[in-house]
Amino acid sequence: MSQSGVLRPGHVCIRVLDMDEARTHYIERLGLIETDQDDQGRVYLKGWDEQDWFSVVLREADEPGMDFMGFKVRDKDTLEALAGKLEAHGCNVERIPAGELNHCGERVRFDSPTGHFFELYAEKEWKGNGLGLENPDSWQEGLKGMQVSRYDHCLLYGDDVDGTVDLFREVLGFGLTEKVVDGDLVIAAFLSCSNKAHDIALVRHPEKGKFHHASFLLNSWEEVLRAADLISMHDISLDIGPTRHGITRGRTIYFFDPSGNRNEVFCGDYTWYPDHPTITWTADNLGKAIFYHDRRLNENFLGVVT
Ligand code: M3P
Ligand code: FE
Repeated sequence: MSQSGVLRPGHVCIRVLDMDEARTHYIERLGLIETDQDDQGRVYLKGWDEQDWFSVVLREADEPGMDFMGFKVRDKDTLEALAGKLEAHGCNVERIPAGELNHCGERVRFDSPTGHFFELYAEKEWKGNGLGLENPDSWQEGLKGMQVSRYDHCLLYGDDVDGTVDLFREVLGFGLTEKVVDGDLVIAAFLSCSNKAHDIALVRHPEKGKFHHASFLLNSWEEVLRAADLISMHDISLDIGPTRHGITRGRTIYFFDPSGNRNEVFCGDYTWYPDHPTITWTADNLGKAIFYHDRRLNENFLGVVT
C-alpha cells in the first residue's frame, strides 16, 4: 500500500462491441467469474481469488477501449484527503454516488494529463474467494479456461506521460519502479502502490487516452503455457508470447478479446519496496527490455491500441 493509502487497482471498465462474445471470452477463456449485471447491461466479473464483488466491468459500446481504471483506497478519510489533493493538483474531480456501479461505494473520478480517467473508492461489498475464512482450502474446483486469479494492472498509452507520472507519484504516493528513457525523454514508466513491480504502466504515444492492455495474474510459467494452448485451441487472436519481459521480469502472453482489446496473462515479477531505487532501461536496449528472449521490437505490440 502506498504511503498515501492507495491499496491496489480495484477495477477496470472495458468497452466491448458484442457482450455475448465478450462473455464467452472473459468467462469461458480467461476464467473470470460473473457476479452481476446492472440495468444498463454492464457485466461485472471477478478473478476467483479476489475478495471484492467485482474487478472488471464490461460495457457494450461502438468502440473498444477503456472507460476508466479504479483504485481502492484504505478508508473514507483517505478518500476525502486524496480528493482534496487531486483538486489542489489541478485535476477535474467528479463525485459519482454510491451504487452507480452495483456493490460499490462513492467514487472520486479524475482526469489525467495522458487523457485517461481514473477513480478512487473506499468501499466495495465483500464477495470472498469461495474458500471461506475459517480453515480454508487452497483452491477452487470447477474454474474455467485460464483460471486467472486476479485482475492485476493496466498499461495505458498517452502523450503527457510526465504529467501522469507526477500525478501518481506526488498526489497518490506511487513509486516509480522502472522507466525507459531515450536521452532525457521518459518513454515508458512503471508505477507501484504496493509490493508489485507495477500496478499501472504508461507509454508515450501521440494520442491521448489509449488502452494497451489489462493484465491478469497466473501462478506459474506452466499456467502461462497452458493459457497459450487455450489460445490456440479456441483460435483466439494471439499478439505475442509466451515470453519474458526484461522490464518487471514478468513471464507473459498477450492476446486480443473479440473487440480488439489486448489482454495479458502473466506470472511472477519481483517484490518491490518503496525504498528501492528506480531501474532504468535505455532506448538502445529497448528490444531486450520489452521481450527479453527475442530482443526485437514488434510493431503490432507497440502500435496497436484501443
Ligand atoms: C508489461 C508487464 C512495454 C512493456 C510492457 C510490460 C509495453 O506489460 O506487465 O510487465 O514496454
Ligand atoms: Fe502488463
